[in-house]
Amino acid sequence: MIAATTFAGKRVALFGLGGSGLATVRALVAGGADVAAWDDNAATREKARAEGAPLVDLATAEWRGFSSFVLSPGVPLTHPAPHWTVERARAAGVEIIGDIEIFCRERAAHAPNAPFIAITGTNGKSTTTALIAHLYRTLGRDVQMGGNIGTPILSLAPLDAARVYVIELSTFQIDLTPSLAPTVGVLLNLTPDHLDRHGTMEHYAGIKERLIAASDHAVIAVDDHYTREIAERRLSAAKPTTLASTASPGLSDGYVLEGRGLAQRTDGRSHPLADLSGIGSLRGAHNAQNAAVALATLAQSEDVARAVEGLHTFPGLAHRMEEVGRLGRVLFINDSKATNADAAEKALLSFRDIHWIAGGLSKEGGIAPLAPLFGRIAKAYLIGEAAPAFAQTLQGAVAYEMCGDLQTALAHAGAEALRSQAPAPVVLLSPACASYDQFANFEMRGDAFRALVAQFIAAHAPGDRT
Ligand code: UMA
Repeated sequence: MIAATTFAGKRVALFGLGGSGLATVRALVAGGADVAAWDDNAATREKARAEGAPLVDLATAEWRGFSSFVLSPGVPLTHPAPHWTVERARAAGVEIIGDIEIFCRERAAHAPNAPFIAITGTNGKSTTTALIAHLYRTLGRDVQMGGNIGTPILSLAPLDAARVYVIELSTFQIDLTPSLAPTVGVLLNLTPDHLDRHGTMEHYAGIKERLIAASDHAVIAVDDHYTREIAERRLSAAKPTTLASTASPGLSDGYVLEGRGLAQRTDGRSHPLADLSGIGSLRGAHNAQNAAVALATLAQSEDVARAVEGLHTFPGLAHRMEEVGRLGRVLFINDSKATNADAAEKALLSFRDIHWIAGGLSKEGGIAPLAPLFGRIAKAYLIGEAAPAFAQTLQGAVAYEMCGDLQTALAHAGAEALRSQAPAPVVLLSPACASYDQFANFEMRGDAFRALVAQFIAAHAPGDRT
């Protein structure tokens, strides 16, 4: 745990007692703060009370006595409307911060030279965070990984100048971190996301840019309009910046994709670094962007030629184009995290001869945006509430079957993929839907798929046939 010593003796209000809120309460108490914690949800409050969180009803508290207010990232700061606690803090003139801000103050006070790598972007943040952490580890560095990827930052190991902190940051978290100043700030890409919480794309991009503006060194993938503009502003301010790209063949300096290989360009000259074609955990153009950015980040302090070796041992993340089995020529891929068409597009772009398991609780727009990729699909196996709507979109373009549930879909998709004459058929769960109609969350859906694939392979493996 990172104790919040910079808050010793202060009275601090905290709202939101989820994973990061509870970890922050522990860090503040350990650092000697007097904490008043609250949550709108009564059951969550009871759980927090059982864990020793000092509860105070912030609706009736005297706010002028607080020196800081720590807000959880999931609680609205600005849009669609500030949460009631935010209004109370503003009225009393109390600063509003998040757990990442506490980390930054502790780092500034105790280990200002501890490498702090902060990763943001719309897509690929978690994979890139995990990849950067993995590459540092393969070089023997002491690495702590957390933030939006799941482990609350204040529950990581105490600050130490030799310890590398690799932290995924959401826009919500950046918005609550006024003294953010990472050693390397990484921006992957920007497309509309969470606009209900950010109002406009400009506001959303503006918050992401804050991370880049505050970084000692910035690594920016310049494959979209917004990130290109941010990079141009950073370069015209002559601040240390490294560019990466998978779609700008003309980039003369930076980390680029050439065919399926990553190269470093210097003054237009290309130095090949890594062939990604045999790396199962880094399939697809989006993963090439993640890998290019990761190498550009490592290059700021490490020997890139050695770091490249670590790409081959990267296990990837669960539920994100995760290879969960192989039977003869047939590959089984769990992409349960793909809860919308945009995410499923990345998986469909990465394979051909796809036996596609899709459906669940549909998001706005359904799968119509995926029509240009329908030629890659051998057949679709539809599940959940979205099945009739998806069938309508596929009608006349892709063969499909109404399967109802995941078990039936896997059994049919697996059997037909095994009979396929294609050189490398793929059974792909990339639902383009939320899971809540049939599962508690996308992780449970992915775990169920992994278990079904294991059973299917055990039942159909050549040696086991009766
Ligand atoms: N709450 C209220 N009133 C409200 C809203 C929320 O009382 O109006 C309370 C809830 O009852 C709950 C708490 O606030 O107890 C929720 O806090 P939270 O949503 O901030 O959740 P944490 O468990 O603290 O998780 C947070 C991040 N969650 C969000 O940003 C929504 C986690 O990112 C992160 O992994 C974790 O901290 C550790 O750092 C998750 C996420 O969904 C993965 N992130 C979004 C994304 O990736 O798209 C941004």
